[in-house]
Amino acid sequence: MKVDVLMADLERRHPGEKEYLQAVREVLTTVEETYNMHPELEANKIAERIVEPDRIFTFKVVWEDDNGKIQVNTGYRIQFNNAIGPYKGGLRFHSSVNPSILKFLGFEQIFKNALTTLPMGGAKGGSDFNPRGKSDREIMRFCQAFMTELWRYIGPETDVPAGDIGVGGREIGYLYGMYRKLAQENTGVLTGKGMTYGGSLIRPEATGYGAVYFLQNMLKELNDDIKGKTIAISGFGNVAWGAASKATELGAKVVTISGPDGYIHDPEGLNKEKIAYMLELRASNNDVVEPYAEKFPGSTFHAGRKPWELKVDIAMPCATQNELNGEDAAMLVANNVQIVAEVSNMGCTPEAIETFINAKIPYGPGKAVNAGGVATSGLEMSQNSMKYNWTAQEVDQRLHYIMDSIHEVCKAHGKCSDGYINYMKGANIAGFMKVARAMVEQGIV
Ligand code: 2IT
Repeated sequence: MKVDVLMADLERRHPGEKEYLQAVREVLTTVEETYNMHPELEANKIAERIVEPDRIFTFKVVWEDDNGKIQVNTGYRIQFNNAIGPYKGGLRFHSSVNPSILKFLGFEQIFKNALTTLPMGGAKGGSDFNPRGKSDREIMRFCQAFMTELWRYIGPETDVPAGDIGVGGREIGYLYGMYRKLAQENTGVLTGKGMTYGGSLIRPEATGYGAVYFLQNMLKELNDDIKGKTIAISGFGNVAWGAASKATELGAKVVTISGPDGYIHDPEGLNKEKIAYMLELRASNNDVVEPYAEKFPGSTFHAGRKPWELKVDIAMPCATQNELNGEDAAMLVANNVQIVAEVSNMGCTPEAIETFINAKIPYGPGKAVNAGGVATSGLEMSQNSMKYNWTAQEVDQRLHYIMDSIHEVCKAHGKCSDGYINYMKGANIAGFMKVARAMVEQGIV
């Protein structure tokens, strides 16, 4: 494989899709050396086959808003690769959604899912629908209209969607209700379901909890501990909430959250009440964090700024792609950040990652750090297949074990001669090689 030749070809076929091309370039560059040591991969054109989605469904979503106006959105499902298991990955409802964003997410999902140890292929979907300011009934009508199209392409053994940005428990409920009506079956066709109709305990917490379990492993490598660490978290959604809950419970001090409007600095650190308030902020559907500063004296709101300018021990981006750039990384390094655990998908730009790696600061990539979310979706599927529910403690234990084993393979494939662990390299090689091996063994299909 020659990365530049392959990238030029991909760019010709997918012009201007910058997030997608960014994700592919990172993976291919980091696996190139290992790939070229295995001639059967080149003979089977694995790289060329793995970077192209199996298929993409695009559909129109028509719905009526509360004022009786007709609204039109675009819906997508990208089935990327199912060599190791049914397509699996979330749905994102956000105004920025386009084919490039969903292709990058679907591509990343292949390797993330491979790392979880569970049999799941990679997919992603969503819509450019913007949930901000929408009423509950508008959300319901949109979800129903979306599922009226999507249901033909999914199934418990073929493709199992879940949530992502803009799609939480409420949306999954409305989507599931419509699927059940159309397909006339009660199956585990979506994950992140409510507890009354087949959901799994710990699924809402899983992405954030898993990220903190991974972080604990990273700290252990430095002979250190999470207790007393200051952590900057970005975002204020489900992932930030889970990470803040577990980190706080373990004695760390989470000093920031953020939204599209700016960030909150709370030097005292979050506590149970403040973490619960994050859910209220989210439920308000306004996409702002500023009200936090009014509610909790001692905290300050910094309009239009990002938390990476503060001096903290650990940075955990939990918002969205490319939210932490080269300049942000340089500030964190100058302030002696100890660890960066990326929880958002592709949260750091290539320049930021380079800055961390050059400074020998352990950087955990999203596809490893945030894999606890989809791993627990996999555990939800297991429970649905068995028609049985595990206790919260059982699910949490399995999640913990999975995060430990992801850390282990990242370390095995990412350890450098000087002892520094390049987690990005480790995660990409481990995830890629598993899927590549499955593809080779299954022939040219
Ligand atoms: O990015 C992700 O891994 C998710 N949004 C969760 C996917 C899933 O199927 O649970």
